[in-house]
Amino acid sequence: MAAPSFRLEGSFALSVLPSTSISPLIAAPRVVTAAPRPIPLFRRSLPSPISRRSCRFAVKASSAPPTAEELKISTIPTKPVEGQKTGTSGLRKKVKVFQEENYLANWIQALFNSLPPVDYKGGVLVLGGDGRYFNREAAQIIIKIAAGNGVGKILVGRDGLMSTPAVSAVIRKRGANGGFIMSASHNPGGPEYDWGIKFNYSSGQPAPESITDQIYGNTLSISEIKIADIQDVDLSSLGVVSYGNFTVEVIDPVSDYLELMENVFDFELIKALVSRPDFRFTFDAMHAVTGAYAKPIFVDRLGASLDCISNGVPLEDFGHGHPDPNLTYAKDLVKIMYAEDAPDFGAASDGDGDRNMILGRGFFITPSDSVAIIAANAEAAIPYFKDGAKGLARSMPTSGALDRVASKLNLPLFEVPTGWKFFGNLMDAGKLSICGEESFGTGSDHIREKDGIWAVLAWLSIIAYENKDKKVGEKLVSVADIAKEHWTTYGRNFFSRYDYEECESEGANKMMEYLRDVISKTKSGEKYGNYTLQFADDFTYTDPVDGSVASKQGLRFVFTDGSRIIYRLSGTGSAGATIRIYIEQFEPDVSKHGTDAQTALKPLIGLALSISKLSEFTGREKPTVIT
Ligand code: VG1
Ligand code: CO
Repeated sequence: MAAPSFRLEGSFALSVLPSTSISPLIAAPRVVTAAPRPIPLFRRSLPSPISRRSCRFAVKASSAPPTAEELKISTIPTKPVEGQKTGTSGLRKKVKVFQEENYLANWIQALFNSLPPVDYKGGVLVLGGDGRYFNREAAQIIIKIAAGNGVGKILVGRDGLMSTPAVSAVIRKRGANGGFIMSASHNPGGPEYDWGIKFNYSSGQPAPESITDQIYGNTLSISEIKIADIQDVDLSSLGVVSYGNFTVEVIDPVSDYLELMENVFDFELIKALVSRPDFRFTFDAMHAVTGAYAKPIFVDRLGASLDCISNGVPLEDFGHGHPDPNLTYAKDLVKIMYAEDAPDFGAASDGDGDRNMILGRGFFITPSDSVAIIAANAEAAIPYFKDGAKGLARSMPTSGALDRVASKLNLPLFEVPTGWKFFGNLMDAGKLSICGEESFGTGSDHIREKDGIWAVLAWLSIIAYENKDKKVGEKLVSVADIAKEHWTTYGRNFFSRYDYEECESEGANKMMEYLRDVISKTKSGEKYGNYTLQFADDFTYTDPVDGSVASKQGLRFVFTDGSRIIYRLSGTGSAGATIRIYIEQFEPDVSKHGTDAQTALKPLIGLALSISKLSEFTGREKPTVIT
């Protein structure tokens, strides 16, 4: 291509600029620097201090971006990098690791090496992300390698933003072959923190282990990367740019998703609630991706006032926050909801918008209860479920509250390992409608990811339905009333999770080995304090649809009264080992339902710590997070 002519307008200044908001002509490596090859791909897309640190307003190209340009593809030699195995949900590492030479490029190429060509050659892939630090550079790397491997079109959210559930929705709506999500989800972001990448398949579900295992295998033998020799694409405004047979379309990250939500829910019902003078709600976007969705959905479409939304601007470091909506990390919201004049309803979502936390005035809904309550009320309150649910499912450590709803509604209940990827097959097979995880993930078969905003809309629908005949001034049915009523009908499953984050891996692994040994010697009927053991095992799951087997999915001690203690190591951390202990106890007695969960579970928690000898193995006396 002949270098296009351009002129400089205004002044040049050194200020940090997202490379994607520079005109693509200026940002093009060939135009700006003529950097010789081979250089690390990470730097290829950030070719010089000038194009990295130009002034947003300083440079404008006088000619239009080129279209139908010939697509030149280069093959670049590379070497395998250790440790690129994906965990519970994608590949997550420190940003600095992803910035190492070809680290991300290797993984992306390994992914294309793993997929059957028919799944991407000339096909359409979606690209989204949660707006965290390094997404801008990563987006360019992914686009160029996708083009280099023969992908026909990339649909990318404006500014590289698109929530995980929205990526799933866009894949499904537009019949795409799959999509990438640039996010380490609830892990903190910024130069010193985490980055991550997930790949979803054509029905919008996270890639199954059969694919991620192949990708990992290919990262160990990779020798070259195919990359298109194109300039950085401007992702800051909607539009289409083509290079030969390859097209990038920058799309609005909200519209397809909003359209889907309008089909799932009765927006007029929710609007009537939100606009009541005697109902107040607050949503904390935690400076993460749902900031981009909250205003168009809650304010513009449902009529909430703008001050209902806090931390609504997505930031690269989430405003120095930890975008994990739980009682520890969403403490601003918790404070608001436990204050004297608290709103009626409060919610938050995580980095990539797939998690949710639900609070009433002075009342926390555990995620295990949340999915059970949604399932119990869905048919009445949510049009998408007007013919009833097909089946319900939860991850293994999630409490059995959902099982009780399934049994009452006469629905099949599936128990899958931790991680949303295990729900997809059941949904595709028409066996599953509503599911959830104790880790603040709730969703349905409207897409193939958990969905934070969906959960908020589901709760608003239930509250709206319960109050639809209440006149202004009459006492409204509250979030707490709905939960208590549910417990009265079904009993209460007390549940808590203790997280010991970033322990030394060695101690944590030894503890798990020790527990495996303990389990191998247990016998049914053994006494553990006041509890009698029913069985103990290491959870293995056989997918009822494709027969695939996932083993070592969590160590469980199940007692005869239904109480459970479960131990797992997290698969989403980026440093050390995070131990999770899940504790559950069923309480049918209504008079005890008001007890604080920590009080009710105290004996079982003590037992969990003594069985595992956790403090001996890890030196930890206290968990870092309790949910
Ligand atoms: C955690 C949760 C799991 C969830 C996963 C991804 O995994 O426990 O339920 O599916 O995160 O969520 P782990 O292996 O750390 O326990 V997200 O919002 O980080 O994509
Ligand atoms: Co997430």
